[in-house]
Amino acid sequence: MQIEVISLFPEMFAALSDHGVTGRAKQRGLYQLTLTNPRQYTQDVHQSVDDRPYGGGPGMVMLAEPLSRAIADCKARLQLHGVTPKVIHLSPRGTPLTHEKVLALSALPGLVLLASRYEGVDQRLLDTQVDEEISIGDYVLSGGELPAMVLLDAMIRQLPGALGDADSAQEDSFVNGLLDYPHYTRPEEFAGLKVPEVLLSGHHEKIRQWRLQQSLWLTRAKRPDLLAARPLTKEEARLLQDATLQQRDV
Ligand code: 9D3
Repeated sequence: MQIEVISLFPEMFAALSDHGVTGRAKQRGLYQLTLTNPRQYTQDVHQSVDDRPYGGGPGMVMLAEPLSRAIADCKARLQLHGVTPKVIHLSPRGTPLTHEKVLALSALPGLVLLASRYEGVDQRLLDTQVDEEISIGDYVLSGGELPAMVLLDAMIRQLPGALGDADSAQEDSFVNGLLDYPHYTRPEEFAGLKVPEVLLSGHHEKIRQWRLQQSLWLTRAKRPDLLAARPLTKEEARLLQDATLQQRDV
């Protein structure tokens, strides 16, 4: 997958490309990341990328022209590989990001992401050059770089070969629509708390059922919206009923 990112702060993306799962995936050639600074596409002596808003008001607006030239170059590079990419703007006005959206985007051969700064981007650039806007949630950040990295991190871990089979993307929370169960490692007692007996039993079927029951219980307590969005299997309904009768704490 060929990823083109447009940002005034390209250095921020080292956090993604140089560390952990996303760093290894890049080394393995699972994706290529090209960063473009719109400042390189300015034509005035001050290398301006923003200006005051028509109509007045606070803050600055990103100029359409440098962004338009940056997008054109990103698209041209992808076209060389036979890819006609979507252009996605990370924006507080965008559609909230979901796991389904992450899966769909991770299956594409290429993508152009626009991370913006200031109060916004000239609307004519958005109207003519941007295909889609995505938000990562209802809170205000300082720019689109972290949202772009959140989106890319979520996408890259879905690329075949990005994860060891130990923590396959299939095992992840949200894939089965439930929250993750609790995890324990050594020592067997910490802060006066013991590891649940069943996990020491070696009884794989009982362990599977206990974990599923914990997932169901936690999901109902913390994210009842997730449970409502999905029918329970007979086994799940029984495990949740049993937990309720036992009034298990979480
Ligand atoms: C006063 C109006 N503000 C909109 C809520 C202006 C504004 C604030 C912050 C415009 C852009 C930004 C920077 N944020 C992003 O670029 C951004 C973002 C976010 O702030 N929250 C969640 N998802 C995203 S995606 C891009």
